[in-house]
Amino acid sequence: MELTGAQILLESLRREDVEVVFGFPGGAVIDIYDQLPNYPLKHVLARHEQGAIHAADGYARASGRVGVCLVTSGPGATNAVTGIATAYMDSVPVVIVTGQVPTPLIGNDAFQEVDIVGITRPCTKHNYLVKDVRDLARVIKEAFYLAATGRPGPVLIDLPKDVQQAKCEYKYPKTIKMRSYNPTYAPNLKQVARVADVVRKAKKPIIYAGGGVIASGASEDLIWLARTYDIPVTATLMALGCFPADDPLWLGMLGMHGTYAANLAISHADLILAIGSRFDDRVTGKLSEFAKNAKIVHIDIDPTSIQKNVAVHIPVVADCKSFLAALRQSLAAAPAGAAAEDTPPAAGRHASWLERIDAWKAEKPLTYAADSKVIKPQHVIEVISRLTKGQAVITTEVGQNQMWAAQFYQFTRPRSFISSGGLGTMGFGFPAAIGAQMACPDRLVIDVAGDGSIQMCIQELATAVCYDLPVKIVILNNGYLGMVRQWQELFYAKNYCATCLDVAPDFVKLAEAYGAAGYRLTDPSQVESVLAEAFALPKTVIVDVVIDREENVAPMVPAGKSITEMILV
Ligand SMILES: Cc1ncc(C[n+]2csc(CCOP(=O)(O)OP(=O)(O)O)c2C)c(N)n1
Repeated sequence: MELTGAQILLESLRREDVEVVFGFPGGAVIDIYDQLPNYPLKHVLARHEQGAIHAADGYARASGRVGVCLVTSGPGATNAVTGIATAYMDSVPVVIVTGQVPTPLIGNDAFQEVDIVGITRPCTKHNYLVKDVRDLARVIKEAFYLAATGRPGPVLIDLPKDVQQAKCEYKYPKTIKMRSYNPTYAPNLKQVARVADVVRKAKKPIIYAGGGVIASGASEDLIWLARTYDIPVTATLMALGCFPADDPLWLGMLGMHGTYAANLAISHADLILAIGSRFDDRVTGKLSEFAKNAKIVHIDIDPTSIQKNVAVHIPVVADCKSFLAALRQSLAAAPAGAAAEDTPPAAGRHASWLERIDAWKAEKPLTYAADSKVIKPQHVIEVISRLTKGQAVITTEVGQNQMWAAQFYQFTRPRSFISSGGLGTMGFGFPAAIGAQMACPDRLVIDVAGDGSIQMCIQELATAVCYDLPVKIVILNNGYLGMVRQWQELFYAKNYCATCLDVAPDFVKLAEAYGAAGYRLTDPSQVESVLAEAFALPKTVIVDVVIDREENVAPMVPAGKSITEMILV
């Protein structure tokens, strides 16, 4: 059967079981939009391409499926770049289709021409410029495969207008062969046996979990390992939710705004099991001081991330879930010639290590000075956590709001915390919440926002209202670009240059103007009742919470310092 390029694209999306495409039209994709109503695909019209790509990203993070985004050439494509880089830094599988000027015009500075393949080369896992319609079906198949396998990431397909219009015989490939791309899922069993050995012998082990645990669906296996072998767990921002926050083995997040207990425990550990985490500088602090006494085991599906930042004693290239399954088997088998105390390492084995950790937890827990007159942001997050029993999908913007959400929400399940960790993109949270709500229609989705960040993609209120999405936005409104103000307070002698948001919209009226509901909270005693009422409303809601203006996020490790050097108030 002969199809046009536009039809081939849409038919192939259908075969990939794509249910929703987030997009924004233009001349260079009008042929695709012309065909769209003929296919069983839901299209969500964002109000800005950045909103579309963040929504596709949020959809992917919440569902574990590939998110899809469709934008036009030129400014449509460049508007999506921030979102593409955001997905790339956090290893999120998305396929982005961009329109392109007709092939004969490429390189001629044609109207709305931009070299998006060149621009996105450093921030996509792979990208394609399709010049011949006969390549298109294969390219789409490859793009979905590349996005979702190995270390996931964004893949871009640039599709010139004449290729969308050209016709060819359609056959969607069943399988793909890519000679140079063969991700390793199963670990080397000798390495696994070495890991089992160090796990048996460790006196002060710690699990340092990263986003790879969530991406590979390894949470259950990780919980099993921690509980069976009595190993405390800390996690990066990207991995929150991979281990239940109410478990006594949970230490909280580590790093720049990590807990006192997590930062001290990793610094005193004799064994670090780094599972699907990449030793980001926000986690390690000053590298030369990081975990000096520990043997480091690093499991990552991406071989290039091993030995990149820290020297690793046992490297394991593998999918986290496959690794944990193999480790379980290896631990179950008695090691040859092992001393009695080495096998099996039963629960209770690390009692003195855990006692020490409990003392750190008790000494400096996450805390704040409660106040009856002014609303504390940490209190707001605690209330959200209680009202939702840790079951909501929480997206965040970037800044203090993001860190308070990470610290004070008690996550109980994976894919529940959706935040721009690697790139730190203000404006991410709200459109990501739209995508997450599309993926999880039955869950409560809440964007925890700052008054600065929310203004970066505020136009997506129209999208949320248009599709009846009951997303909640809780703005922690401090009238500042709070996190930058905090740095200025602590390290730049309170020189609050360009961080005071003197003029801001009335967010309640703004919500109403878009057809959403709006609440304003100023009284600490009403936080619980107003949030409960807002969460119960089956529509898009903004809750503008006027908080203590100069509240800081603590602990804080100053940039370049060791993670044991925390500012604690
Ligand atoms: C697109 C973008 N621009 C600038 C920054 C730098 N930045 C990081 S946090 C922050 C302040 C955020 O302010 P707000 O959204 O009000 O949140 P708060 O920190 O007050 O919770 C800024 C400007 C960024 N992360 N992303």
